[in-house]
Amino acid sequence: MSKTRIHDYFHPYTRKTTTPSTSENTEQCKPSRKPSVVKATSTPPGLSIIKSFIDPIEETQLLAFLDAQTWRTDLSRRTLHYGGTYCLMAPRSASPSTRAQIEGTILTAAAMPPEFQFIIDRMLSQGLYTPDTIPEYCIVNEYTPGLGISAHVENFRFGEPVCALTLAGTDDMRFHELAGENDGSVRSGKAAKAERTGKRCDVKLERRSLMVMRGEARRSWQHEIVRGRKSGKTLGWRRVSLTFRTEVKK
Ligand SMILES: O=C(O)CCC(=O)C(=O)O
Repeated sequence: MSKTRIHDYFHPYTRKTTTPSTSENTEQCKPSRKPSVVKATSTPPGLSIIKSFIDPIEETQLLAFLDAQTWRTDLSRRTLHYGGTYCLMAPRSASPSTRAQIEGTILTAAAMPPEFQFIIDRMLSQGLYTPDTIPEYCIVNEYTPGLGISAHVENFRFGEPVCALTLAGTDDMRFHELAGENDGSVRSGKAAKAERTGKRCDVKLERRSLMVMRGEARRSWQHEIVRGRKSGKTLGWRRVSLTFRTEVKK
């Protein structure tokens, strides 16, 4: 059978819904431990957090919908992808021939589901997007204790803003200021090499809040969910994020 969709490559995987936890809303900036420390006195320019972007009932309904889906399990965290075509990255364990085959294939992700429409409508009504820049892509990430995402900048193929909705659990996102703009997505190879100023900042992503990244925050700061951090995250804790992106129109 020829493989044309994401799920042709990966086995279905389901797990039980877990009880979310809450945490305080605080933002902290501190110097990194690198020798070239520059103290961050404020959050990255262009970053904003809209608290209570959705209500608890909407959150419960979204999680029920997401938990009923077949998730991809090729990364360390579970993911779901929506919004048409994109190039699939190979799992780290892939043999060279499988890697070449996967990376050379443009796969079709499911369309944006109707269950996300109210989020898009709200982002439009709050002026985050316009009818010309409606977000076409959404990646859903699930983090359980110890999991994270490496520091990266959103691929410049995507326009602004990049918006991430947090469900189920609150966590910090760490920002690292770069010496210059850098188009360094996680697996581009550019992210790890990007020169940093040493300035860093931890921003609290509260449950049900929307993070909006524009300008410098989006182009000149890497963002990261630090792996291995388990403090306060008891068994069953998780954070689920929905990251919305729009493509730059040519
Ligand atoms: O989990 C998040 O809020 C961010 C996810 C992210 O940075 C990504 O999918 O590239």
